[in-house]
Formats: sequence, C-alpha cells, structure tokens
Amino acid sequence: MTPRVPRVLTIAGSDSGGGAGIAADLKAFASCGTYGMCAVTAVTAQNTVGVEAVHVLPAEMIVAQVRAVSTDIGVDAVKVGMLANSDVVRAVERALDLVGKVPVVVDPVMASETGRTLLDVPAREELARRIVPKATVVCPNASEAMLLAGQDDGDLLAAARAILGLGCTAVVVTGGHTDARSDLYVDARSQVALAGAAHGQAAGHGSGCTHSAALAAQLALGLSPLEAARLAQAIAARSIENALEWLGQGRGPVDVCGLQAKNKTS
Ligand code: PXL
Repeated sequence: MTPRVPRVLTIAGSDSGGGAGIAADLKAFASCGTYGMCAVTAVTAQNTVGVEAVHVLPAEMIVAQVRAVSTDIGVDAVKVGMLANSDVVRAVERALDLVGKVPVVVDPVMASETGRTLLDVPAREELARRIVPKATVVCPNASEAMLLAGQDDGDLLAAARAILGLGCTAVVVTGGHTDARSDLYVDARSQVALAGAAHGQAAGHGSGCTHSAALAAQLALGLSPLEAARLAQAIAARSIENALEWLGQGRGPVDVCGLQAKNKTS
C-alpha cells in the first residue's frame, strides 16, 4: 500500500517577506514530510525591518478556506497562528469545529518581532476562552505565556499551568529567544525542561512559526505531544542556525530548508 502523506493545515497570517506566518509554516510542513495547506487570516505587508500594513480577512472568508480544504482534501492536524482580532478568533473557533477531532497546535501570536501588534488586546481573552481549550498543544514564548495566563511575575511554570487550566492538553513555553535556551513542556502528568542549543540573537525571524508548525506536523505524523515538542525544538534550532542573516536590512529569516547548504558549490 502506498504510504499516505499526513495533511496539515495552518490558519495564520501571511508575511510578504516570506519569513514568518504561513510561508514559514508551509516550509516547515514540507520539510517534515507532510502536505501543507493554508487558510489566511490576515495579510501583512512586511519585510525584515518591520510590518508596514495589516489587512484582516473577513470572518466568512476564513471559514470558507477551512471548509474548502476539510471537505475535500482532509486535515490530519492544524496549526493556528496570527488571529488579529475577536472576529477572527470567533471565525477560527467555528472553523476548528468544521475540521473535527484532530490535533491542534496554537501559537498565541501577540506581536511581530519588530513590535507590531498582531492580536489586539480585547481578543486576548477570547483566544484564551475560545481557542486554547481546543488545543492539543499551546506554544507561547515567555511574554505570550505571561499575557495569556494574565500574569506579570515572570513565573513561567505557573503561567504554563494556568494555560493548561484553560483546557488544552499540553503547553510548551519556548525559550529560544531567552537566555535560558530551553523549552518548558507541561501536561497534566509531567513537566519537562527541554534543553536547547544556544544560538545567536541576530537572525531568527519566523522561528516561533517554524517551531509551532513543525510541532503540528509531528503530531500529524503520530508523535506524542512530548516527542513532537522535542523534535520541533530541534527543527526550529536548526532553522535558526541556518538563518539567512544577510537577507534584508533587518533581522534575517530562519531557513528550515537549509537553502545555503544546497546552493554551496564544492
Ligand atoms: O512571529 C509571529 C508572526 C506570526 N504571523 C505573522 C507574522 C509574525 C511576525 O512577524 O508576521 C504573519
């Protein structure tokens, strides 16, 4: 029998610079050996320097994209990224009900690395109440974890447990941007520090998207949340090592495909 390729859907924003959002997700899905699909929530006019404009898609258009792929192609796992506002949060809540019972990874994107708000403040509470309970894994970075948990004390373990209390199965607080360099995995029975490799701060636009997309792909491939979190951390770290630092005037994007190595002449 021909082995089937798992089908993974990202519901997220587009980055015209190709570094983050659906561009990062689709590359990560492909590099994991899964088939990628995308339902766009918002279009950003963006480069390595910053976000110049954001256009949020109508709720019905977001639901229609998810309906189109789930009724025909089928979906084995979902990644949720940039949600922009409460209308989008509600549309994605409906869309996830259309997809049915598959693993869902939620990357609670709040802002771009350059500081542009990608989720408005009223929508934070709706994300916590409507989307997080549907998640298999929620993977905030440290500051997103604090905002989602409604804390400001820097206690990442308490924040992870508070997010778990919202109804998801597991939480991975990513540490790639911090000095700790390790991810914190928490589920109902365990808490594990996933030690990560040190990497520079200069490049890495799209590292969070790549991490959460790789995690969704690994769940689609049948790994447990903890195994998927370990592998996604390694994939994200490698993409940062391979970041295209020279691209653009700002923070260069990660590269999950290892393009530079492929283009090297011997
Ligand atoms: O890294 C968070 C993120 C997610 N989604 C989109 C983005 C960014 C960061 O810039 O542009 C579309």
